[in-house]
Amino acid sequence: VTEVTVRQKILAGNAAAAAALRARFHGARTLVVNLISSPGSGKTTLLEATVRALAGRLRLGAIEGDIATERDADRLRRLGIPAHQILTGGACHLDARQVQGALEQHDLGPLDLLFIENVGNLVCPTSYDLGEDFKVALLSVTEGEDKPFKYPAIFAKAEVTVITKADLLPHVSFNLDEVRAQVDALRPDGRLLVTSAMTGEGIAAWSMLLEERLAAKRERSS
Ligand SMILES: Nc1nc2c(ncn2[C@@H]2O[C@H](COP(=O)(O)OP(=O)(O)OP(=O)(O)O)[C@@H](O)[C@H]2O)c(=O)[nH]1
Ligand SMILES: [Mg+2]
Repeated sequence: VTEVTVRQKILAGNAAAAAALRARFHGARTLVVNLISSPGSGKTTLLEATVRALAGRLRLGAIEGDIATERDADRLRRLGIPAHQILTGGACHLDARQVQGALEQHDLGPLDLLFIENVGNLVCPTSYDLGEDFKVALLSVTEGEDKPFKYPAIFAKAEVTVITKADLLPHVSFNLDEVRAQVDALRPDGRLLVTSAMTGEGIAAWSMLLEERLAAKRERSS
């Protein structure tokens, strides 16, 4: 067998598991968001800010993907939401079977919103459907404005791009207009949000987007 057919088989197996997950999340009326970005661009920090903004209003939970350590799940549990850590032991992305396994092991309870924080990587997680409603790509202002065109697949697949660490804009050269143009070319119907978990900029808009998407999902399934 060639490398291509092995990859096709893996992705076909993943697609079947993802379809089962999507049906399960539909039945549970849970909105599921798959967060993808480079290591350290601010996924867990954005989730912490989101929990602070939405806890009390919505039932939130998280599945955290990392190569090693329970640190990210611990950070979210500290804020009082159920969080399950998947350790990939080296793999640079989560797959749908791992998410199924996580949900079998750990009952996160009835949820309005489930966040899946993927392993920090801008490439590997892109082709793995996890049964999510949509993917979110994060790009921090310290990473450079050339990244959407250099890593086009994720910015084309993500319905939402979140620029993070906007508080650092005065200190770095990062042309926001350039990023907007690239993301717009790759995903014309996408949304781009500019946020800072530090100052709170954009967190209300991000929270509102999540609430709107949850309401739309429930409208469709009722
Ligand atoms: N200045 C500033 N720093 C931030 C912001 N958001 C996150 N950081 C910092 O960026 C670093 C990495 O943040 P994390 O949230 O752990 O990043 P991550 O994407 O979850 O990282 P991995 O899970 O390892 O892929 C931490 O030191 C955060 O404090 C922000 O809005 N502004
Ligand atoms: Mg993290």
